[in-house]
Amino acid sequence: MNSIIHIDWNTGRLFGPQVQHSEKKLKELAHIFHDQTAFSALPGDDVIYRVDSFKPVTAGTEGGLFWGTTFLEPGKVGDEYFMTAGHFHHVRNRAEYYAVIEGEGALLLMDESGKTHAEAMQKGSINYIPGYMAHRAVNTGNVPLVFVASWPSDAGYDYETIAHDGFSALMVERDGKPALIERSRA
Ligand code: PAN
Ligand code: ZN
Repeated sequence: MNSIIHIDWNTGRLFGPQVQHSEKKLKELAHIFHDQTAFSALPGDDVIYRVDSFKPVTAGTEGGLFWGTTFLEPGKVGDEYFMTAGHFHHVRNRAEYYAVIEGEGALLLMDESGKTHAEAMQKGSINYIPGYMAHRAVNTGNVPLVFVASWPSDAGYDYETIAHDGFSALMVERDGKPALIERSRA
C-alpha cells in the first residue's frame, strides 16, 4: 500500500489519493449547543467543520496511526462558539495530539467523572490529549481554527456518551471574551 500523502503546512490541507474528506453541517450538531432558539434561527446547511484524513490502515488495527486536519469555522450559536461534536475514544486509554496551524481556540477536556477543563489552542500549540479524556475543539477567534491531529488507528469513537450527556462546561462569550462556564442542568 502506498503510505505517503502531502500536507500544505500553510493551510493544513492534505493531498493524495488516500486522503478522505468529510464535513459536518450545523443541522448535524443540533444537540450540542445550549441555545436551541438561536440554533433554529441559523441555516442548518452551513458547514461548521471539515476534516481531511489519512487512514493508511484499517480502522481498528492495533499499533497503527491516523492523521487528520480539522478546519473549524468561526461563529457562534447565541453566545456559544462553534465547536466540534467531541468524543471519548471507544478504547478509552487511547491518547491523541492536536497541533494548531492557524487560528485560536480552546480544547475542552472532560474526564470520565464529568470534570471539564480548557486548554488554549493557538498557532504553534501542540495539545496532548491523554487517554480517558473526552475532547472537543472550540473556535473562539474570527478566522478558521485549523489543527492537525494524530491518533491510534484502534482508538475508535464514542460520540454517544457526549451526545447523551454533553460536556459539563460550555465555552461562551462574556463581555467580548471567551469564558468557560458550568452547564446548567435544569
Ligand atoms: C479528530 C476529530 C475531528 C472532528 O480528528 O475527529 O477534529 O471532531 P469530532 O470527531 O469530535 O466530530 C479526533 O479527535 N480524532 O480522534
Ligand atoms: Zn479523538
